[in-house]
Amino acid sequence: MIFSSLRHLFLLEQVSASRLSYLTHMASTQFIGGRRRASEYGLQLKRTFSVIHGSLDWLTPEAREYVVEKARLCQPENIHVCDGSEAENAALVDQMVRAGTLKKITSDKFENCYLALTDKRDIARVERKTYICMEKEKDACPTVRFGSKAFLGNWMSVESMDFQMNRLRFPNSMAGRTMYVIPFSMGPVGSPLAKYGFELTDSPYVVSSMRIMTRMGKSVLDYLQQSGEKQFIRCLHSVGRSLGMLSSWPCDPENTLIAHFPHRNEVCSYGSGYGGNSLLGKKCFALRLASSLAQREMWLAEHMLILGITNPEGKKKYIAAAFPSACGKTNLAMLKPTLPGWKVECVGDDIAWMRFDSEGNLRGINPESGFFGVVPGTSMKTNPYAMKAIHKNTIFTNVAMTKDGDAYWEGMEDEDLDLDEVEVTSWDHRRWTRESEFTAAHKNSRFCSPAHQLEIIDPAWEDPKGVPIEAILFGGRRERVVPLVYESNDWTHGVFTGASMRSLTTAASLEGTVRRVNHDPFAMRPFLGYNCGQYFQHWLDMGKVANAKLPKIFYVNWFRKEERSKLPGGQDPKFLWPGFGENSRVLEWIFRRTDNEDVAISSPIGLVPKYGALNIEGLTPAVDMENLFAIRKDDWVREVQGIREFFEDQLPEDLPGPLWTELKKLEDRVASMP
Ligand code: GTP
Ligand code: SPV
Ligand code: MN
Repeated sequence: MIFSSLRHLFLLEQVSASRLSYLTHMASTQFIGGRRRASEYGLQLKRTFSVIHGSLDWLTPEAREYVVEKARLCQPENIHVCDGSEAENAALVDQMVRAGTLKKITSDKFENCYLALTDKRDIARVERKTYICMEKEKDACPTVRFGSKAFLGNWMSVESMDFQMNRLRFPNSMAGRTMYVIPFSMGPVGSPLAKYGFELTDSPYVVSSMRIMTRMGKSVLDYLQQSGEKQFIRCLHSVGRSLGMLSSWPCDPENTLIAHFPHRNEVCSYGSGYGGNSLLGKKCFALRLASSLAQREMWLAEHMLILGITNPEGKKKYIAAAFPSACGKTNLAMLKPTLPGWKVECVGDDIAWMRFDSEGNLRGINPESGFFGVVPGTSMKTNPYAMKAIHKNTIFTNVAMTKDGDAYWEGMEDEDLDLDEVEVTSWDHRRWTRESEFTAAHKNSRFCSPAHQLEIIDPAWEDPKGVPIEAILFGGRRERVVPLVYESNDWTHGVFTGASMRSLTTAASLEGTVRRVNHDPFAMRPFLGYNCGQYFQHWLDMGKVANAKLPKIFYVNWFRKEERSKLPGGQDPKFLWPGFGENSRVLEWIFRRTDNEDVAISSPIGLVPKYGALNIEGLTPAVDMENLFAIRKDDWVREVQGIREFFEDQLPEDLPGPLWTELKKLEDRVASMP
């Protein structure tokens, strides 16, 4: 019955054969997840949609066509075109508070701050369900050794993914909800480096978060209309058909799927409302799609912070740094130096787009306009500037709340908060005390705050031409083996150190719950938009750009620990290095090296500070420098073996020749260690 009437409806409308087939398919077959027939939803397919806010006239014809196409697919109740205004956001926040999606943080320490608590299954990025869809598998992922499991990205054919998305997931996925049309810009609107996108979503939380993380709304629409710019990235997002779950956080974890189509400038994300899965300007666009674009256009889209650092004489340099998720980018980007007279200012904390200008300077911009940062561990001691910034106009996700309407998280070190007095409810709605065996805030709980609120935001952070980068840092969480800092011998060796990065897993991805040291080249393993071997080649090629002033490349590790075997039984090893503000000491050495000061000495793995060259004056308690900088032969024999195994297993055909050569050179240097 419903089948024939639908058919009638759409034949009248003269839709294309393919669209008809998915619609009839939808009406006649079962949905995944729900296992219900369309008729059970009381489904009424709409051909027209009322626009309840804004206007489709604001859009260029291309954008309008995209919206209409996806509205027909997702069947929202109505459409809201976002203008980005204060009033619009206030109304959305109000609506989310009524729906229970947001709670206001009422304590007077926080101003205009809210807390979202998610479904327990929707708490981080899901790497296993994130795909790159290109014509050939080889375009997206390296060929692995026969029988091995691919580790450097997931590929699915464009046709298969279109089927998954357009037939199984998105049809009717927005029924009963509003489809928000979010026009956004990555980079300052009108900047030659900026790129534009539309995200269509059924999540008001995504709208409010995108308003913080990107330049969003009418200013973008006006620019697109005036400039005649036709290109935009198509980003479709739905939290999915949520059946019998938390009504305040609908999602469809079993069927979550995130797909990137680099050659169609398109992202489709179904089933998750969280972070990088749903704020599609961030990882999906500014890293995965952009890295692929960057390869074709000879620039770099990287998982990097950018900071400006000024020495006591007033000389300023910019540094970019790539660490894997939850390994210290935000903290380094906002560092408060303990070294007297030094100043750090923040350009960005997560993503850098960089290209060589005509003078050969590597120019970088932060395409975002907000910080989506890890909350636990953030305190006045570790990151005072962030701590101040996140007390206003911030959306928190998955931290704990006290009975008095205060936010709480592990490591906040708020002396005014007496935990024996106040009642704390954990992020997952349990009564929490200091004796609890679970954490109050989820380990991957986040703040989402506007960048301009940061008091040390760099004066040039929105400079359309970007800031000149003089040093690039790689790093990760390594409890053993890797010293506090070393410098690569040259660009090719630097690319090799990036390619051989390894780090302890963290809670930033769902797969991070198993604790182990993972390979994570350039901190980009989860964010690559094309074949990792070609990505390495692209980095090597960047080193050959005519007249390029190549930044020096360094490797840092704030996370080395005491050797367990040397501790009295049962004692937990502690970090050897105090980190945070004290990392300014390492930055000072790097700063001096970019001026080619004679403060480094060669070692088998690269250049390390000369004895006494790292400024540890006034550092209390004293640091065990010997162990912090130890480069031990047996450790490095194993380390190099691990790198070789990884390359041979994951990139046997795709690793560029010069990196095989670098590996061999490192093997030889390590072998000849006494
Ligand atoms: P993503 O936003 O996931 O990309 O993370 P990130 O790389 O920005 O990491 P972030 O700066 O948020 O730090 C993650 C965790 O590492 C936090 O709990 C920090 O407190 C901790 N951390 C950061 N820097 C240091 C450091 O220098 N030493 C130590 N011991 N911990 C640090
Ligand atoms: C990361 O995991 O690197 C993040 C958080 O910055 S998310 O946006 O969720 O990817
Ligand atoms: Mn990140």
